[in-house]
Amino acid sequence: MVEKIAIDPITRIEGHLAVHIEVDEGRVAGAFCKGEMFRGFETILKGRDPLDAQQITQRICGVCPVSHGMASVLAQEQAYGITPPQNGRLMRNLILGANYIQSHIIHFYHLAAVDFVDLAAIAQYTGKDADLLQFKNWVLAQKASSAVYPGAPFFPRYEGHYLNGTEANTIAIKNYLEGLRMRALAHQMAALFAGKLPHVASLVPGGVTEQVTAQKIAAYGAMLHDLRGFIDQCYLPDVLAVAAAFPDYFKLGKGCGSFLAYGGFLESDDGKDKFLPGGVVNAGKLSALDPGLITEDVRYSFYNSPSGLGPTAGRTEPDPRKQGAYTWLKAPRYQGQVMEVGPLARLLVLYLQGSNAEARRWVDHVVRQLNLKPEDLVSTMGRHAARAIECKLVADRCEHWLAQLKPGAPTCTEFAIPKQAQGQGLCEAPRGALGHWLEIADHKIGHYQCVVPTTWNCSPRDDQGRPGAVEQALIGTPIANAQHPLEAVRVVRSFDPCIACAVH
Ligand code: NFE
Ligand code: MG
Repeated sequence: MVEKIAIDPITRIEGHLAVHIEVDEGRVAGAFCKGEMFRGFETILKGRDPLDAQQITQRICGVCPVSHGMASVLAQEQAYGITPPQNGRLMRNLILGANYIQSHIIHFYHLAAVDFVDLAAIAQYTGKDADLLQFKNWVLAQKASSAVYPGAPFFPRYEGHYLNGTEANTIAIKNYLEGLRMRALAHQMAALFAGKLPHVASLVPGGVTEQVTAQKIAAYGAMLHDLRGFIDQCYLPDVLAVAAAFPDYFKLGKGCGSFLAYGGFLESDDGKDKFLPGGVVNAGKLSALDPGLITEDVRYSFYNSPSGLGPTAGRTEPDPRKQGAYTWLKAPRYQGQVMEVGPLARLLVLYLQGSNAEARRWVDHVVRQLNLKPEDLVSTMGRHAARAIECKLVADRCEHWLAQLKPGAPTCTEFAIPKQAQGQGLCEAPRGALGHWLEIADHKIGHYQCVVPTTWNCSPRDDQGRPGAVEQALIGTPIANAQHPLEAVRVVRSFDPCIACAVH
């Protein structure tokens, strides 16, 4: 008998996502990702000054605003025919790098690890660590004062097998607390060049308005030192400990098997060389990216705009009562194909491209240490491992970008807004490939479209009826207890969905 389960909302992700699954003989046979709100940023932007775009689009999200600002200024720079000077390019890498670090840390410790680590086990803690004792006392006080203990942020949660009672569980709880401090530190570090966080004030077409000083370089370096220590000594070991304890999750949630990255973190002022390269991976083979092959279908989305168009022609016309539609996300496709985006996609492109010895070393290390086959990384647990490896690679590279900054040298380039122009801004947000497409008409924004990482990953069925990447990853997942579909939420959260972004 087919049992229908609605997980609505999925908690501990960004924004509102409902996942409806159909379970047959203990396995997911059908899956539907439902983004349950409409935001309308693409419409809000029309008719405005193009310089509003990098500020307004940052409000799409509080977790990845830097990337939206970045995609917007890149689209404008193409339209204006300018590129930033070296200091501007490097400061952008340092701001985005800090944003990756905070995003990846919060995703692992505060959103996803809670599926594997038992935070409530702190009530039985008998050790002497001051942080953990304070946390234990807080939890016990909650328990004494509340009729609904245990409450948020640890519950509601599904019952099942957790790490509880192990040393790894206690260490992960300690680092859950430390991770909150580290996340704040990454924001402070970014703000040295960003002006403020989460919504960056200094990002403009042509560069960054903050100046480079020796004091800022020293302050960034000191904070980066602490963050790199946390990544090396806590984040990577904790991910490996969770991975070793839940090896089944290297077999589950494999998904569509095709990957796309635009590439990000410019290594040259002409923008040709990127620290994280772009590319497309199909059946384990890497090929070059052609952004002209990106389209968005809307057959199952609440829009009545034409289906199957690229973002320069695509429109956003909401139709909340559309028959047959089940989500506010469109369905982006590349050459008609379903694509996964995100840290795993980027790491696969980087690995297959072969130029980054450190990336290869880390992938090989994880595969060896956990006794895996390389293809096992395409999985629920592989996404967590890829995110942690990427966090290390980016944090280490920040040191290099910091050392190249030149105090007092220019950070911005002059420009004029043309009467008519077009621009495409492609970058890599923490959650994957992010693109903004801009058309300027009469010096104003005539047309604006965003195709966003979670729109790719949590997309619905396309016009051909092919399920999206997360929907495909869910299919085949065993569900031991229909009342507690823990396996399904573990698969979904490995993609680090952000529905606020996805529906934009
Ligand atoms: Ni709201 Fe975002 C990232 C973007 S994901 S978090 O990373 O763009 O869709
Ligand atoms: Mg869009």
